Amino acid sequence: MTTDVIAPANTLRAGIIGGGFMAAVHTHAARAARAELTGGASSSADRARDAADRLGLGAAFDSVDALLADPGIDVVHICTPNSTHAAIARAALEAGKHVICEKPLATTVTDAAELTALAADRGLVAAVPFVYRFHPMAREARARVARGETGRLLSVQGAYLQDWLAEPHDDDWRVDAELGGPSRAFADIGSHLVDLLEFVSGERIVRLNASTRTVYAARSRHADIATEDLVAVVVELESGAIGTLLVSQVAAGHKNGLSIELSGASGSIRFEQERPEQLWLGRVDGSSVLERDPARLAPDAARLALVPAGHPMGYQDAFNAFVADAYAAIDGSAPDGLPRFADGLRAVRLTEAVLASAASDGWVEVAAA
Ligand code: SOE
Repeated sequence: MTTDVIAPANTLRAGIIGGGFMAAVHTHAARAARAELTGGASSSADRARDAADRLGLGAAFDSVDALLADPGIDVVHICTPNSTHAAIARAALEAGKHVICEKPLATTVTDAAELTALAADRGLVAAVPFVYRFHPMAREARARVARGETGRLLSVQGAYLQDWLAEPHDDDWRVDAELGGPSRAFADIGSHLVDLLEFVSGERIVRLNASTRTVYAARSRHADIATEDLVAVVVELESGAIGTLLVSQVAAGHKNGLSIELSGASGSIRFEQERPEQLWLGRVDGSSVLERDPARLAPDAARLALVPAGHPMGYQDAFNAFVADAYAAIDGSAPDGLPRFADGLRAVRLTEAVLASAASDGWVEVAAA
């Protein structure tokens, strides 16, 4: 059994911006990576106090600016509504902080590219939580594809299906383009799907053809909703492989159904986020299910396997491993597979391509970077 998930040698001092579900997930992960949780900020001083109490943060700052001005904070976690990410991330980098910014990194390619360049220019670690990369079995799939086990890639299929917005009364700030940005389902969860697909396949999507639907234009607190509930995409990858992706937040019965399947000339491989301890290995002469067993995994996968076979790992473990690697990068090591702002930019670029394709009803080429 391997237990050496990289953790920083030095105690980092973290600031948490935002106070919702994702702020709680980030806080658990920061605590697991032995950070000092220096304080939090939110959209108001009252909300910051509430979040600091709930999450057990050291202090509540009256504003984001006050948190960023504190020289005692090394790394800032941005867990606020999408449309605020770019401005907060820019200010944090300008204040000399390392940044972990929720996806989508920004709501435009221009902003995401500027942030990526700014982080590089300042020499700061800037990461985006594409955390599904941190499931040991997702890494195992990547290692198997890279060593040629599935052969020449022929086709891919992927889905990210949720149902928490399946009914017309379901509502959330994400449906509002002012807060969430012009894309909703794709920016929120399609971004994870394309990141994982490109990460595991080692190939980029070079062009795509997408169709979007807004099923409910009115919900309990919003009218005239323009953001999409679901997206279907046909993709072509660098090698010429083709595939389909389905992204929906109105798929009854699916809670967090992220799946990817790659079919090559010598075999298929399938990973499902809701069964993260397994990989399906498809073969013409007999398929099988591989269960996570650290002793049998590729080194990159075994590194993330915290507990022996039969002891299930899950979402928070993947998140913890992501934060541990981001902190290790701040400490000077360079963990393989850390999703950085360049990867956040990539997902924003694909999101823009999806919207452009849906608007023009045709194929759109996707730039490489
Ligand atoms: C809601 O759709 C959400 O919390 C996303 O914002 C996360 O990125 C995803 O991991 C789970 O679902």
